[in-house]
Amino acid sequence: MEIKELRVNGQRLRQSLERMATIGATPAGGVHRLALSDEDKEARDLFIRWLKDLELDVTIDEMGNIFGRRGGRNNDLSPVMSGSHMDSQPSGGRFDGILGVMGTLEVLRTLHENQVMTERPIVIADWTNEEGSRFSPAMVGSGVWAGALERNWAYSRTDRNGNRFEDELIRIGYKGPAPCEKWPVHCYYEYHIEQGPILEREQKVIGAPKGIVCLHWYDVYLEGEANQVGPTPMEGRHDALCAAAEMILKVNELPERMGGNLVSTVGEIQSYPNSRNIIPDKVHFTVDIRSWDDDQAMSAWKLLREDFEAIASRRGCPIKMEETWKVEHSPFDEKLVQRILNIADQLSYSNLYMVSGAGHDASYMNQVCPTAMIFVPSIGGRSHVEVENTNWEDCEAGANTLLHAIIGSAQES
Ligand code: HGY
Ligand code: MN
Ligand code: MN
Repeated sequence: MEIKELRVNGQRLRQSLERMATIGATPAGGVHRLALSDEDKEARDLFIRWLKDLELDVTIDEMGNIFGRRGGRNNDLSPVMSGSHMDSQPSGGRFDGILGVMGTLEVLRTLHENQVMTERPIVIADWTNEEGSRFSPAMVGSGVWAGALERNWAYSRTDRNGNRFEDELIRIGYKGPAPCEKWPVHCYYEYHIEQGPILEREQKVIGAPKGIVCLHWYDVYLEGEANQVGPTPMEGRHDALCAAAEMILKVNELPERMGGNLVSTVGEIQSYPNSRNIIPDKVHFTVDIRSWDDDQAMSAWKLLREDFEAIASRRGCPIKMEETWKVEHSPFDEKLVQRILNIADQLSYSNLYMVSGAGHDASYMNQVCPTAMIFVPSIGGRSHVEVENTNWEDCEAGANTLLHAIIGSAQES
């Protein structure tokens, strides 16, 4: 068959996605497959079996990143890489991350069964802990591989129960032998659901983001004074949760104050002792700020810091603020982005040039090699929720676009 006639097997892609969705399946139709959990291990084990079915060379590195390598005619050339992540949010969806791994696997299955030999080798990747929900920050596996995050710092991160990243990696048997450090990659593609409303609203099937916004994560800790809620007068309280409440509204008001396309969110909060008849005396909450303009995000945080300090002092609640993680905005390789749009046109898929508001491993890969992404619509624009959904035809369209993007790059000498 002519290479340009090649298409993926949409039914097989669907079966792989549905099989993976059974791992950590939640009653409401989502997945609970936290990084380095037993469910993550189960998905990894199954993924490696599938890689071996294709006779790929499988490598696991010391951050648990999994690579499957398919040889090319000239194995001295650097490979084309494509992949994403298999970990999910606590009550996540059946497509976030896993679609990019299964989509790349479907591409390799299609090349295998059609005996297509490419000039360059091709590598599929599953990156550890992309979500950053159990172990913050996000994109840790690709961040260490790209040299942006330090391995032992990543190893020391703990989840809410005090479990260390490295210990959990060892526990599930995925602290691999290979060093987690970058090697030459010709280019990187990541296939992913959009996780927003644009493609559906514009009625387009394929999105090609020009890049990913910057992501800045902060952790805020407040100290108050616990006491019995009954006898303690309102006057003179040091209620850490009330201080946090004022601060959280400041985060929510920030985009309007700053203008531009900044978003800012408090997604996580813990209040102690979390008993209805004790005034809270310890609160931790997170701040997530994103913008295409890194400087605007930095100025936003500066404004917030000033507000937080004023509120903390007025309420007599000492504050500690940590700048936990930053990844710059990532403008992708324009040639690759245009290649994706052209392939979508050739395959008669409507398409849109856009921006990614969600973070992806592609942010770090973009620091190592020419990188681009392929998006397909999220129904209702929903993601990181159990109702996350994408039409199977769109999943197939995205995989076909990925197939021809990978082939195009893998034929380059
Ligand atoms: O935060 C993000 O956008 C991604 O899910 N890690
Ligand atoms: Mn994702
Ligand atoms: Mn996600």
